[in-house]
Amino acid sequence: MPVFESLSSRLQDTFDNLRGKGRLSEEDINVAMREVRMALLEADVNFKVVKTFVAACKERCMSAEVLESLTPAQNVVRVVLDELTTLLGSSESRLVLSNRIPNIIMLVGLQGSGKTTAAAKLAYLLKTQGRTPLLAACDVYRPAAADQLETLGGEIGVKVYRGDGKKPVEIAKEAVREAIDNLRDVVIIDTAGRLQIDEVMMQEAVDIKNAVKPDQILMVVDSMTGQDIVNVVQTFAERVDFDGVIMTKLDGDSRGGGALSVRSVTGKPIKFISTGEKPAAFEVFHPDRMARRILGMGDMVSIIEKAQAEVDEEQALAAERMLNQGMTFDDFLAQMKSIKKLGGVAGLLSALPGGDKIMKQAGGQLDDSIMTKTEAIIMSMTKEERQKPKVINGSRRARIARGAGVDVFEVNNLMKQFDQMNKMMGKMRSAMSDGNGKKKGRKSQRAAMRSMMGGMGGLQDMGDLQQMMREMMK
Ligand SMILES: Nc1nc2c(ncn2[C@@H]2O[C@H](COP(=O)(O)OP(=O)(O)O)[C@@H](O)[C@H]2O)c(=O)[nH]1
Ligand SMILES: [Mg+2]
Repeated sequence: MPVFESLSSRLQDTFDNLRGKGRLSEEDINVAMREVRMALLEADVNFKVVKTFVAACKERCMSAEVLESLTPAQNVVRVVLDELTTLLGSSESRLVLSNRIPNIIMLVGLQGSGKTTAAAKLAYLLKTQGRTPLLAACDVYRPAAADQLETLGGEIGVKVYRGDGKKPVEIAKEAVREAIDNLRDVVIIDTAGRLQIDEVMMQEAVDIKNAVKPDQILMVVDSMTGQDIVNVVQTFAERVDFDGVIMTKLDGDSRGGGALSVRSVTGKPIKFISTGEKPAAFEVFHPDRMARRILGMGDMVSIIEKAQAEVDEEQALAAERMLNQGMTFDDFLAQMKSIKKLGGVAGLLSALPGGDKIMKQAGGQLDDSIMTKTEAIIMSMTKEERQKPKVINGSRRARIARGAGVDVFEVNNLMKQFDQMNKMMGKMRSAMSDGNGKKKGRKSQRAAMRSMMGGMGGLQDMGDLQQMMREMMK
């Protein structure tokens, strides 16, 4: 999914202009940097942050190394990518759990920022990593708050401790005791927020902190808030202090100002991002990948990781069989289901370099209705046809089209697409075996896959994949 859409497309336009130029003069750089500055200010990034950022980019871009290189525009993009990564935090900052059992993680933040949702998501993530979390419902002010947490806990199979009628500090302490008694190794404390900074709220957070001494305090920040959030975050940093940030609602049409300012203004790392309402829509934050996404360079690494996490043993076997014996329409159907799991065509496409742009050119029409149609076509094939697509001749195509309620040309398109995918499989197969036709080890297979799909800067390798995506959009 695209992030910080208008910022992202403005920056990409700026770089497209530069690329069209070949040699760059100092004036070209000046113009480009002015555009970068405007784009950031319009995204509501804090002006001091913008000033430092642009100055750093400019200084590096004006160097002979960039200006006199053979590919100056590319080097300018690289400089901006670098600086953007630094702005977002340079290296990823993982959540480090201590040896203490239970580990205590406390979430703080304004009301509506997404604390309760994030508490459940974090619990879910830790659970998938083999932990046994307990959620503590310490928001006692909104009557429905504990219910909300309990519902979320129910969905992900994580127990919620609620001490109805008790004070937040008591609930937090009792939850920790409960965790010790029941051998749960992490307690996640969901606290109350207010709409604005408020002394009573701050004091309560401090009291909970003093009572249970959390190993980590994470501040939940709504990315839809612009740079105003900087004041809120600073106040929290002074009064409660915290270790890192969970940035929420990146799936919305956030402009990016808050997200891009927070690290630089507070020095606190962003640890997680939340990208939707489902429990799994929660990721460890990687500054470099986010910077690539903002600059429209795609984020294949995340998609591959996600795919690896989603692929179960059975699918892995199916993939291997497909690689060796070619794909059937049943496989194709299964593939489409996995694509859906990975966020649909739009999600995948946006992970490709330039993907967001292609999507825009398609007029945002990239919903999964194509997949529904494709599914209908495959469903009206016979079992034999699905397994041995070669038997599908003209008259069979006409019958399939009637059955699916589509035109024959749509069936033809699908057949063509299917053919292309099979060809791609062939390429993958050769990329994954050494010269003697012997299969490479798992690690090098993965590396081959990565280089085939990513190649990152080197787009040639991705041509086929992009072509296929374009075909799918027709
Ligand atoms: N789209 C989207 N909605 C979210 C996200 N995180 C939270 N929400 C929604 O934002 C609203 C407030 O979230 P909640 O967790 O109750 O916030 P709290 O008041 O800080 O506990 C709820 O409607 C959530 O479903 C997110 O990452 N994406
Ligand atoms: Mg809440």
